[in-house]
Amino acid sequence: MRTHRIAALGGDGIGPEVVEAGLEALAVCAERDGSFALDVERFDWGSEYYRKHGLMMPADGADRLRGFDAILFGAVGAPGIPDHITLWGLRLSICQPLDQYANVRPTRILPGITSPLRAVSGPQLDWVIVRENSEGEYAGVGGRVHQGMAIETATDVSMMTRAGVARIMRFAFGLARSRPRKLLTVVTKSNAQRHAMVMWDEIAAEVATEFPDVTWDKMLVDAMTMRMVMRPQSIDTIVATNLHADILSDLAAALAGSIGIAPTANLNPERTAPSMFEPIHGSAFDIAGKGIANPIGTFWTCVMLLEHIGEKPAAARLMRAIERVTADKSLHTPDLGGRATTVQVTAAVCAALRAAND
Ligand code: GGG
Repeated sequence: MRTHRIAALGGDGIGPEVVEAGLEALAVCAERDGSFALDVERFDWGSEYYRKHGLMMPADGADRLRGFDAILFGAVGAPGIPDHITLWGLRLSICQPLDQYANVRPTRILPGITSPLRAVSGPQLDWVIVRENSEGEYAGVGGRVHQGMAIETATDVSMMTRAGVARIMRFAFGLARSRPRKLLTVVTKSNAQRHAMVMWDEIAAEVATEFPDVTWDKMLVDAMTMRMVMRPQSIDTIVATNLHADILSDLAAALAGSIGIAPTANLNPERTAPSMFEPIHGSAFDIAGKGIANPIGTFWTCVMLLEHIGEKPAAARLMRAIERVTADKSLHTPDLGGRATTVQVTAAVCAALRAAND
């Protein structure tokens, strides 16, 4: 029996609710498969921890996670604590030291879910967004001086390195190559940002020569938002900077029906440290504790986690169970226009897994 060590960090708001739902589904996946087990350790890091200790996680938090095979993360962000403290103190303090530089965000319209785009159905919207996850606008370079004075000054510098851009381009071209359409769009803003984004474009063109079988094009980020709405069929794999992809993937999730169903993987592709898996949505304090958070984003995230740890049949079985459940509109949570609860959707996915004969 193989045993995988999983670190579970619920974080803030609805994070703990959806992570517990995900762990329940993962346990059923392991039980149903019969050839692997999951050894789960929970961590109470997040905003409540910050209120007690003045830090979102212990100073050696990222190092404590190194021994795990994967990390399941919920959400971060809480009323009353500035967002840059919570984001930098937890999510980025894990992703950056563990070198999870490739953030992968699949988007498709699941059965039973209606896109807000007129006349767009399942096969016409099937994308993967690759978000550069280690530098760019999130490099943390900048500063603030003379606070409170008329000469107060603040900068946030988007820092790109040749090594950082080349590795994300190679990852994105490789991912595009693995998909049937072998089609990549490189998102840029090199008309206005005339240094780092120009290097980004140049490195994309250089890396493209290593992937002659991948068709690629380049698109300004503003035009890309229009293309996602007007010509979704023309897109397959997308690579974009940390900030651009963060924004585009919220749009993508909304076009696929709800941010509540969107998953993401923060990958360390070389596996020098564990990767981290989380739903795209944030802590959603407006619905925290009400029992109505959509756990589908976390279940799909668990599919990505299972694939990453090598449990491909279990991952495929969980994805089929998710699709069976989304197809039934009576099991839609309020974000999808339904009235189902987190517990009901979780029970339905677990039941579909137990009933699966494949
Ligand atoms: N589960 C995703 C999450 O908690 N996101 C919080 C957030 O504020 N993210 C902003 C970002 O990653 O750029």
